[in-house]
Amino acid sequence: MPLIPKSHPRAKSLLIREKLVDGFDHGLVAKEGLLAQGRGEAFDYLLGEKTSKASSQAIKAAAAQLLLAERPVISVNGNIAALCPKQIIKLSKQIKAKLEINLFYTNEKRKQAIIRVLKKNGANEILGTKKTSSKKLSGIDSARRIVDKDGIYAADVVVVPLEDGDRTMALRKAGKTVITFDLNPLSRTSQTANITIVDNVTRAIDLLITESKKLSKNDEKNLLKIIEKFDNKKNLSENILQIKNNLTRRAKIA
Ligand code: PTJ
Repeated sequence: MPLIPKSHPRAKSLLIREKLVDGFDHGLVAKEGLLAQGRGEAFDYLLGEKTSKASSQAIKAAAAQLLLAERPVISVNGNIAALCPKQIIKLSKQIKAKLEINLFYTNEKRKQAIIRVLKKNGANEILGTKKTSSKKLSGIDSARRIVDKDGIYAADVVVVPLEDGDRTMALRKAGKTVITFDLNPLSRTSQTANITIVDNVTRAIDLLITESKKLSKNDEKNLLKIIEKFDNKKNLSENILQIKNNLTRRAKIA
C-alpha cells in the first residue's frame, strides 16, 4: 500500500513534502530546506492552495520580463532541484536562460548531487560549478555572494526561487531585475524583488512555462506594456488580502 493514499484529503501537499524528504535522502536538500518547506506549506494553506488572480498576473509579468531579458539566469538551490528539476530545465530552454547552482548552505557534495539531478533531467550547461569562474557579489556576506562571472554576475534578469533574506537586495543594487517564487508575501525577498510570484513553485512553474510560450509570439512593445502595468507592491498586498479574506471566511464558519 502507498504511504500516502491518493484518497487522503491532503494528498497533494503530502506528496510535495515527500519530494523534499526524498531530495534530502538523496543529498540534494539541506536540513534547513525541510524547514523552509514547512514555512511555505503554512502560507500555502492560508492562501487557499491555489494560484490567485494576483499571482497569475505576476506570472504573466515574469514571463514578459524573461522574454525581454538579454542574459537571463535561473538560480538553482537544493529545494528547487528536489521539487521541480524537469520544469526548471524546461523553463530555461523555453526562455533561453542559463542555469546556475547557488547554495546558501554551501556544500560541495550537495552541489555534485544537484548537478547529477539536473543533468539527468536534460540540463546541458550548469554554471556555479567552477571556482575559476567565480566572482563576488557585494553587499552580502553569505555563501550566496559567490556567483559565476558568466552567469548571475553578468545577468540582467535573475530568477531566485525560494530565497532567503539578503541576496535579492544585493542583486537589485547590482542593477539586476529579480523574479522570485515565494509563498510568503511578507518575506524580505518578496518585498524587494521586482516580480514576486506568491505561489507554490510546484504549481507556478508550469504556469510560467505555458505563459512564456504564449507570450513568445508578442512583440517587444506588448511585452513592455505588460511589465509597465505590473506593480509588485500592489500585487503583494492583493495576496495579503487574499489571506485575510480566507481567514475571515473561515472565522465566520467557525
Ligand atoms: O539549498 P540552499 O542551501 O540554497 O538553501 C535553500 C533554502 C530554501 C533552505 C534557503 O534559501 C532558506 O533557508 O530559505 P528560507 O529563508 O527558509 O526562505 C524560503 C522561502 O521560500 C520562505 O519564504 C518560504 O515561505 C518559501 N517557500 C518554501 N517552500 C516553497 C516556498 N515558496 C514557493 N514554493 C514552495 N514550495
